[in-house]
Amino acid sequence: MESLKNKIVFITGASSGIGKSTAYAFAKNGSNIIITARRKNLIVEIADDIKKKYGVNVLPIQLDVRNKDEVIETIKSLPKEWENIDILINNAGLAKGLNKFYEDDPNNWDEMIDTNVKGLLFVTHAILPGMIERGFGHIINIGSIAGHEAYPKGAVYCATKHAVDAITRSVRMDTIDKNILVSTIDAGLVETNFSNIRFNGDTEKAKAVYKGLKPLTGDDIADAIIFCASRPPHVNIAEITLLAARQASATIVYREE
Ligand code: 8X3
Repeated sequence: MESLKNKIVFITGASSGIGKSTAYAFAKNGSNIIITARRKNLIVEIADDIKKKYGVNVLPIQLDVRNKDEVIETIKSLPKEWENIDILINNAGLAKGLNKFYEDDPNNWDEMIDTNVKGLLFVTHAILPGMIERGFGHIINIGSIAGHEAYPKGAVYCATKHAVDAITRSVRMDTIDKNILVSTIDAGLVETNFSNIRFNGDTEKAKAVYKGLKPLTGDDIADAIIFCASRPPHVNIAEITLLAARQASATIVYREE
């Protein structure tokens, strides 16, 4: 296992779920982390807790990845000691609604496309040139089983995750001579705030998604991310797909009564 100690890791969407678990996992491995999210109070709390528990440096930054200028400015104005980002975790993302396409609200599409696709592009485009200049970088995108398959009522969410898969593969090709690793971690049913957000706070609907099976957790995904980030330099994990044990595909799920 390659040491992650003293690496600088930049994580988007770090205020909850997979992003938060990933922040703790890197800190446990001695990395210094920049945690970003829209909700400043949450990442400040997380930063304090991580510093206390693991003694690493943590920089919380309020960031809305949908805002191109804000992304560019944030990366440009990083304090000197935080500039040399080794690993980027493009985690910020969400699903909004689960509706037949012709009944869906187009406002949902803006939010998903702006965050899952354009946000990931803005952040990557702002950080990657520095990695190339320094001769090393690892970009780990959080994709989804929805990037491998389409499912009913998920046209736009599935499209955004297919886009993440395409971006991952293209950027890997574009940087092949630059010592940059590009990976994607694609999960199925992970119980986080994901379904609550998808169903606009309808907790009953959200709970039903995970009913009758044991879903993955943010920590399960963070384990895979750490595995991916800690391989020896000659190894690139192109992709890891994780499903819940009772899940065969995005929609084929075995639930106990
Ligand atoms: C989350 C997995 O199956 O709800 O990306 O789309 S799924």
